Amino acid sequence: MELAGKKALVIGAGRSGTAAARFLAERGARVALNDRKPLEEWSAEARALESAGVKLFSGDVPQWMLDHADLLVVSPGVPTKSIAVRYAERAGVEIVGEVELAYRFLRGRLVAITGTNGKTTTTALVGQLLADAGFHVQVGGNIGTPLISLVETSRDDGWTVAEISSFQLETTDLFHPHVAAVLNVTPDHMDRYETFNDYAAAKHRIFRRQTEDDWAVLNADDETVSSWASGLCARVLWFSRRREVERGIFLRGRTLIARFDEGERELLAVDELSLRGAHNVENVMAALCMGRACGAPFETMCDTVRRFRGVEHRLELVAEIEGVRFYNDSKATNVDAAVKAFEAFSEDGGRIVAIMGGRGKGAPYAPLAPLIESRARALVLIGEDADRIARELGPFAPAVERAADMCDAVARAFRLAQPGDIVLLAPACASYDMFADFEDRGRKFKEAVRGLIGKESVEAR
Ligand code: UMA
Repeated sequence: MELAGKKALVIGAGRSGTAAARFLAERGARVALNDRKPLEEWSAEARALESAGVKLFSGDVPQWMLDHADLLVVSPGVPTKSIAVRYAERAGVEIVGEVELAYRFLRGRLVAITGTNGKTTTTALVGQLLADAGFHVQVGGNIGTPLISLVETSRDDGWTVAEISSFQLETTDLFHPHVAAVLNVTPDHMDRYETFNDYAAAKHRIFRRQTEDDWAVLNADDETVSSWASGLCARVLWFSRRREVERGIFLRGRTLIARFDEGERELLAVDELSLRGAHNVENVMAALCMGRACGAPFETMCDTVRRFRGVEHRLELVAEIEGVRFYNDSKATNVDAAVKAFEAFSEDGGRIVAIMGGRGKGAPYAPLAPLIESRARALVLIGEDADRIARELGPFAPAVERAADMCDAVARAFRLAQPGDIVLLAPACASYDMFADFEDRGRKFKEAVRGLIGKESVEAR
């Protein structure tokens, strides 16, 4: 793809748009970067691009600009149905996402991981499995580091392990991972997609350029994902907690078993994993399938899996204060992820004080009701969707309180908890109504928890 002299317009001056604009400018394109937010709210990094010759502007994109553009780069948070993108489409402008742009320049081979939940943990684990097996590996994508910023350091003999969201997949075309995994698909982002099928179809795009030389890693326990197998060109590896698969990794009792062409072998016991929860058993099995597809040996992979302690903001143990354990699962940004967070404590004696709420995504909270009824000591609600959660889940909880901010929520949760209980931040919502993003929300939770240590509130309980 030739970029020199091309007129490129990048929409969204967040992490991926800023990185894409920098990349394009460095390769000689004439770049304009747009964001709906006023310039003074842009990051210092985005504003600094002006000195690299990038034209910065905020607000609506004028049509004349789209008429004259050769290339439109769309950030994942910008819906492809937005007026500017639709107009550009009609005007015949080439439209790519930052991930597609990165793909066209990345050297080496690519592992791509999508799914509604578990993507980040699995991506980080696959990166670690390959690194420990001696591969040259870089990790990026939706996990936080824009893929485009990995182009420079990519190597022909190396691997890029990428977490890819449905938003990012919408704007892919030539994107072709050698190993692609879909971990699960349950309703999410229903504020962006009209139907569940639209959302699932975006995820399915991860396979569209694969050939019989590639690998597709599929969850045999997920109805939607498993139904895709027969239509794929790539060789399929399965993972399952519920049944013994023909080729892949499954659970027999509490032992992970690998079954490949060379036969069957026991890998390790679930109890040897540092990660909590049944969903993490699935993530580990998926990661091992991918590691195997890349050629990593099971010996080193099993060691890595035993040591791997997970990723920040995903069921992260923050502290134990007076017998109350505080877990940060800020990444539980949808109902299904919150269900999984609750389920991760199913074998735990204590009850759960859950901090929930934020910007809802339109899906019903009902799947949480049985877990709240059987496990919750109380709900502490924050954010825009607090009323709706109180209506849908309140009747199932022994106590419901509203909190003004994260500090207040943590203090209330701690007061409600008893020794042996768990205070769990599992919002089931996006964070943007009160926080910069889920990471900011998770950090504020951790700060508030650490603030409890040695405070009067601890003594006063
Ligand atoms: N914006 C516009 N017009 C719009 C919409 C947004 O100008 O119509 C602007 C916003 O004002 C903002 C910027 O676009 O300034 C934000 O862009 P973005 O939402 O695409 O976010 P980035 O900062 O570029 O981060 C993106 C991913 N964000 C989203 O998909 C929403 C990050 O995933 C990812 O880590 C990063 O690229 C690097 O690849 C975050 C995420 O929440 C973690 N992902 C969703 C999820 O996991 O559920 C999909």
